[in-house]
Amino acid sequence: MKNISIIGMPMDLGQLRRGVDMGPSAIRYAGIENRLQELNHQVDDLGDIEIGRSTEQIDKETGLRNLDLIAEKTKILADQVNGVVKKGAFPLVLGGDHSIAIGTLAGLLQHYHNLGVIWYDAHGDLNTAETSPSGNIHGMSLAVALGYGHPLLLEVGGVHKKLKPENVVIIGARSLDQGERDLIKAKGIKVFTMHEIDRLGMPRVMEETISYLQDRTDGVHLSLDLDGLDPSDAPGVGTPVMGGISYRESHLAMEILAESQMITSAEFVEVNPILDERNKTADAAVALMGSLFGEKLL
Ligand code: EXY
Ligand code: MN
Ligand code: MN
Ligand code: MN
Repeated sequence: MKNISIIGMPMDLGQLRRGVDMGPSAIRYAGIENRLQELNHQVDDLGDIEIGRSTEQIDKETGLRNLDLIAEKTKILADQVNGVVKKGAFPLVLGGDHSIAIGTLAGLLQHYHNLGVIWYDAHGDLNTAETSPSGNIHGMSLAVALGYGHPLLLEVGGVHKKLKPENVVIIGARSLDQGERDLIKAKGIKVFTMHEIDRLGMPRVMEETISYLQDRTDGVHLSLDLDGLDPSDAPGVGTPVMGGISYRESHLAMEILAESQMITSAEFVEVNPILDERNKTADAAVALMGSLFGEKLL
């Protein structure tokens, strides 16, 4: 039994497609609370962090979109995640676009000395203002956690240790910009691209991920971007990329993680109900959370 605290982060400021702010509602509507309660977990829904409305701002110097607001709102998320970990509960954050991870990880890094991160995503989210083709901060959140990025984003959550590159595993990558490839190589970040998933199969990818992170970390965060899945299984995302991880493979990946009992926090991001087909992507997210939290058929 776990004490799970759900935090909704309806923020769509890290990219250009509106609608991802409705992600937390869609995931709640798909029945997340019941699903977890039926697994005998204690669930406390803390509601949504207030984001409000604003017109887009582009930072003159760097081209970053909505920099000030993202820094302000992710700081609130970092404080909430911090509070949840402090009381010994499991933070489950519902996005929102992937820029929210700046806040989630800043909150977690205040507790864990050797936080591990599984970044389940079609993308690396390892850009900085210098390497980004878009200025969209959702493509930068993992870089920020590692200590690369705009000072305003690096400051979120106050002074804390940054994520260690050797504690990160990216799973599902199939769209990386040149600067992201350079950073992966320079820092030796472990990546299972779609090539490795096809070649090794998901069971081996997850076993290698678990044994890689097990000894070096004191907690492991799962940051699951629904665009890691193939768009046929998760159409409701703003930046779909063909040739992704199937729903079945993802389901199995979550079950293997549940067996490992290694995951200490999680976030599910980029669910965009406006782009979705009958809440299919939110349903997939909830099913994957079910598996992650121990659901079994028999
Ligand atoms: N690499 C591209 C960029 O930085 O603009 C696309 C990033 C998409 C990020 C999505 C959420 O994972
Ligand atoms: Mn992402
Ligand atoms: Mn992505
Ligand atoms: Mn299964």
